[in-house]
Amino acid sequence: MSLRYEPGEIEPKWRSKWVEANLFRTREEPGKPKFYGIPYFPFPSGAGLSVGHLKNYIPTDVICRAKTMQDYNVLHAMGWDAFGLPAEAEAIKTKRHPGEMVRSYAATYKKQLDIVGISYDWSREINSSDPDYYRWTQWIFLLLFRRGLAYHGENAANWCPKDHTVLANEEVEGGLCWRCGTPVVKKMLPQWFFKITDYAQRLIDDLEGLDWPEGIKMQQRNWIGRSEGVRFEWKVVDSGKTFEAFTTRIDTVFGATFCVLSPEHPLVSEITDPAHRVEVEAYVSRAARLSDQDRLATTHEKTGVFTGVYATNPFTGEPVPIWIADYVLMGYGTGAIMAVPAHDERDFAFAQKFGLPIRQVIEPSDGSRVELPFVSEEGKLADSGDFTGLECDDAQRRMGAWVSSKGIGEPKVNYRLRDWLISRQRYWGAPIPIIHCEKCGLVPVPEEQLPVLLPDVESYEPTSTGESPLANIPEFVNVECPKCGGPAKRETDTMGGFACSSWYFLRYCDPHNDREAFGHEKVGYWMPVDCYVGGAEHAVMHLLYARFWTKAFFDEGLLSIIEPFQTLRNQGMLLAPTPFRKPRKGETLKIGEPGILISYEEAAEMPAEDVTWRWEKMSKSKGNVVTPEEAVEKYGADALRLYELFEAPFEQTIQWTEERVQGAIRFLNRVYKLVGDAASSFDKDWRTQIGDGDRELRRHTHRAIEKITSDVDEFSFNTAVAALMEFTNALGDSIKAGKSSLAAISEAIETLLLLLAPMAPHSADELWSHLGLEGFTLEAAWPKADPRLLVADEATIALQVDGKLRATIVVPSGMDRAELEKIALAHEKVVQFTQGKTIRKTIVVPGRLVNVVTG
Ligand code: ANZ
Ligand code: ZN
Repeated sequence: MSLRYEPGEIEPKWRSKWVEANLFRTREEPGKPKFYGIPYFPFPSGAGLSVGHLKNYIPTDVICRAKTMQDYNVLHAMGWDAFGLPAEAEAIKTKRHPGEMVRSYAATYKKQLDIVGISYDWSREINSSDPDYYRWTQWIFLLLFRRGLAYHGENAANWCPKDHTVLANEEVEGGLCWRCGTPVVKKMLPQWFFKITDYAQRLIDDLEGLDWPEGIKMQQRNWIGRSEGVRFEWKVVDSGKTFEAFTTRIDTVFGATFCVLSPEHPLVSEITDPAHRVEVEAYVSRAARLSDQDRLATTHEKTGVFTGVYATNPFTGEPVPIWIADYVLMGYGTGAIMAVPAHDERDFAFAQKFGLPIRQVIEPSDGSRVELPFVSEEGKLADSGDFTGLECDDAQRRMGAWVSSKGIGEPKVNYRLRDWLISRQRYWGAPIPIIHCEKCGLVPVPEEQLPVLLPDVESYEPTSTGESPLANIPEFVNVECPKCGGPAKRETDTMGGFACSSWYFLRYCDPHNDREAFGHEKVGYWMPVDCYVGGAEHAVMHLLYARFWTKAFFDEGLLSIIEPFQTLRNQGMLLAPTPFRKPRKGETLKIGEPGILISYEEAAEMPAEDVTWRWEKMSKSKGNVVTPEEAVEKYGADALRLYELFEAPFEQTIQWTEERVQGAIRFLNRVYKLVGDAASSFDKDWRTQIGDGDRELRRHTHRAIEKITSDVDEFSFNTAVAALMEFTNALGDSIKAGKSSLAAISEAIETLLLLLAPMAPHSADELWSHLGLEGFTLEAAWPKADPRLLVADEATIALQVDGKLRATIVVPSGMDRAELEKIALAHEKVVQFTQGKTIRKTIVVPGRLVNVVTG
């Protein structure tokens, strides 16, 4: 009987058998190694999943299924990053309650992931907006508070005037809100921060041992931005006031011809000369409207104002003018710099624009003349008093020491990393469990009162006052102080969504624990995540925060590991063809758009020459989405899985192409036909029948095992599928040629199904049962490659002593003379028969014999 891949029939059948058998439950059997593999924690959006999203879910599933078969205890779970701005914005737009909305979206995701056959243990599903979960997010907040890692401070926050909310630095992209694209402004607000800066150095150091893409590690290092320099004091002339400047180039201090304070520097209002006050104040309020990113951009036109006062250079005793300029940021270093236009690009541009002096104090070591600004540190000092002639690095050390000895400063390591702004003046987040008491200050909500439940509200739209909508609910706000019993007020800010996603991977290990966030033993067993899979866009936010929390938990003694994600892999995007037409009269194009986006239906009705097709990332906004439902209906889940695995290396972008999915279907049909045709002669007991013959087919079988096992481990799924295809062809050829035994063919067929199982699990189980084999492939043992069967073609070599055959050996064919001679002389029979004799010569005939001649 000829079998065919009929996904509509077999796939739903197997999926319900899997559910019935609770096949994907997490096993925690003692004595076995563990494997923890998960994709990033997704926010379930209303658009649902596309086949593009499956580019990480399918490969993660393949590796987890393979590890299960390799007899690991496997943890593979899924949950929903439900709290936060995206959910709230969508809820406001669609006029739904965010909680109910997220639950219905999550249900859709779950259905979509199920029909593709992803093997999640749904009993560990997490929803970060469940009180059972955020109770522990709040508990962690209090833990950090107790450790001095959560603090309340006034801050010039990034404020999005459209979303009415404060944004983290990471949520500001090119000066615009990451959600809505509105230019971000500055607003002073009391805010909660997590003190990630305390961990800056450890976050750099511990990257070392991680198996992560080098580019992501680099982005983290740059984001943390370690620099070594000196902090030292400048006296403001005739005022008794001082400020500290941070510089990485103390060696250029003799070339400092002015100083610059950030417009937000507290000294600005204190020292500004009355004659300059109006101008300075106007400048300060203009600067507040720009984002840090804009202010730092090298292309940003230099602007600034003179304060009318001077500061004394401690090295030269010379007074230099103090300016205010927006290219100096308050949030970095000390918010004040010494400006050295001869050796710094921005200072140079500024000096040129405002006619300030430029004084060269560094020159190339060979004394040659250079154009200014000369920013290199390869050089020596000129016109620098006692330090003249020193090499830059030497001068940096000595000048740092000089500053220390005078008691006016010290060498200082600075990090660009800022503390993590966690509070949001928004409804949809975990309430911050703090009570403000006039008498006692900031009082933690007692642990037994957690969770602080998010109350139901009429309107959860943000207020324009900058306060959370929770501030309008007196029953929520007014409480008794847990310390003194007096009247007090609850904190009304909620935590940003990044708090929830910084520890969910710990909760998966112990999802139903109602006494602790996670049990010590459970996380001790499962952590770290062995394989973490998601896009490269999370290089700094989520991946840095989760690392920070893990370290804080380690310090608290809750974890015995210091890094959460041992291996990280970033999948490539999936693009789909997208039609655009030329703009008509009165229509304008958005920047970067090749035309006006149209639907496939419109495109079909237009003359071909009026339509431009482009490959765009598959997304709802581009109208080019293929849903998992559509693809499974049309091609089948196994074909879809194989297609996504095979199309290109995992990290690469792929282009959705129907013809290529058809290729996956053709391959599956080859497997079905082959197995169907061989089923009647399949021998379940092939192990007892297998002999020394059949080396050729068995070599194909065992090479396929070896190659696919290591390819899956290395995330090389495309070559794994290719190897499976080659193996299928070789098996077909071997059956046709009729040279292999039934035992070897049976071994090959069984192996083929086991190797196919992680990638096309429905088909593997269908064919497995067709052969009369028991159970599910997921519960069968992964095949092991026999190293003796892996070697290339072999030759049998006769070993002679004085022309008499003493032994035969099997070696890889093509072994050279020297190697053959060495093996022959060491062979026990040869040693035995040459004992006590002198070996005169050795005759080697490669591929045939070695004759040892004695005399
Ligand atoms: C004098 C100098 C001379 C500098 C020179 C550079 C070159 P990184 O490596 O990024 O740490 N700087 C310090 N604080 C600043 C702030 N708040 N806003 C803008 N710029 C600031 O860079 C440190 C250098 O950036 C410091 O060294 C300072 O300029 C500037 F030939 O001081 B330098
Ligand atoms: Zn109190």
